[in-house]
Amino acid sequence: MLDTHNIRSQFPILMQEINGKPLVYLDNAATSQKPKSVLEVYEKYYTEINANVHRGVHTLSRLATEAMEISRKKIQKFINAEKDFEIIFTKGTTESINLIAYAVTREIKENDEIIISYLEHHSNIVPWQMLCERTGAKLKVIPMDENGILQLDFLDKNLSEKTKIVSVNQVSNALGIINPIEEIISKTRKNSAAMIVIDGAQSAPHFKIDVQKTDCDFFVFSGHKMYAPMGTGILYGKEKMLRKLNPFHGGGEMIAACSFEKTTYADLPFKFEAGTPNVGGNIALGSAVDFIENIGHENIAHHENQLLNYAQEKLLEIENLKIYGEKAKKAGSISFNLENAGIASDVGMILDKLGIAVRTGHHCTHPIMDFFNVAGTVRASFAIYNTFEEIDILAEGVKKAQKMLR
Ligand code: 7TS
Repeated sequence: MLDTHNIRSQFPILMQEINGKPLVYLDNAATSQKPKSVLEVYEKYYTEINANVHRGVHTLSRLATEAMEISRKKIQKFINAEKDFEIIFTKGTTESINLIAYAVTREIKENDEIIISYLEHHSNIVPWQMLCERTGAKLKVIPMDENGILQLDFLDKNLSEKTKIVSVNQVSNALGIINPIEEIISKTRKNSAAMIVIDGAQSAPHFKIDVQKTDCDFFVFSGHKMYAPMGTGILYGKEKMLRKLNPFHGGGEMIAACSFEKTTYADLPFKFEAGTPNVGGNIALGSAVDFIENIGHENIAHHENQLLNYAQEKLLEIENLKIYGEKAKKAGSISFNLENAGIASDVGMILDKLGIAVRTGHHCTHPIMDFFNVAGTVRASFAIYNTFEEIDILAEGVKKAQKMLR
């Protein structure tokens, strides 16, 4: 059994009251809270070794560089990448996807095709639309059914030599649905030579990632959703892909030699890391990886699955409550609406008065909201420190909101 009490005690922010009630933080899909160990590493960086990296021979610069490179190796191990230089520090999933979409521009021609799914966050839609505008390529979308399950026969009909990129998330942020990326990847490999991008923003915090086993070309995620500071994120790319692509940003750190006539680029990973990085955040991301690994992926997945199943059971006891993607296999989040009482934001405001933090609205997934013909949903999302008692408080809060709004 997981000692949730001990885990919670490592998160100072959870100890407070909001509106006179103990905080019940269920907005982890937006960002997770940070444990003391991560906060201490962050503070220690700024109080003891703050310096720019890879630049100076002075001691602090060397210490900061070493600490950031140790963190890169931890992240390499965390997702089982083959080489440490396949790990690029970014400021989050959004930047990672934009980086890829920009870097592939030269590879994409008019009438080439890019496939995404219906269940994507805007940050896995808009950068590809922008790429299509730049190149004349076409965007295609894997459809879903009423349960939010992707219809993969679409791939059988649409994958071809024209398909240059397939980019899908492993877990949907809006509905929590786990997508069948293994099947998507195997169909893609069989029927095209497309580059495969996996958006792991909502999977990396919840279960073990193995990019070699998954056999994706790129895997992207955000540090701040997995107990690390904001402004941290990762782009993993297979060496041969990263070598093939052009850099995204130009500037310091990413050059081998620069003259007015010609610039040559630095080797990996620095070719993609122009400018001063978020050194303290990147080091603290390594500490967040330690935090997760000390608890253990299996323990995390087990606890969070139990919470999610319990939440689904408790919420479904409430009349006229609809869970989106009820029948699908989910991780991390559950999304719902009261069909006869107010709109999602009304429910969210009442829950806030009760100290319960959930996200309401479109979750940066307009197409999903349009599909279900709603303006938004209420989303409760879980982390390792959440408890069954908190789910009871959520269910009672939703009942109270229903009474008040009916
Ligand atoms: N992809 C997915 C699946 C996401 O859930 C998010 C953020 C992003 C990409 C973008 O990540 P960022 O760190 O660059 O912002 N999702 C959410 C959310 O569900 N609520 O707030 C942010």
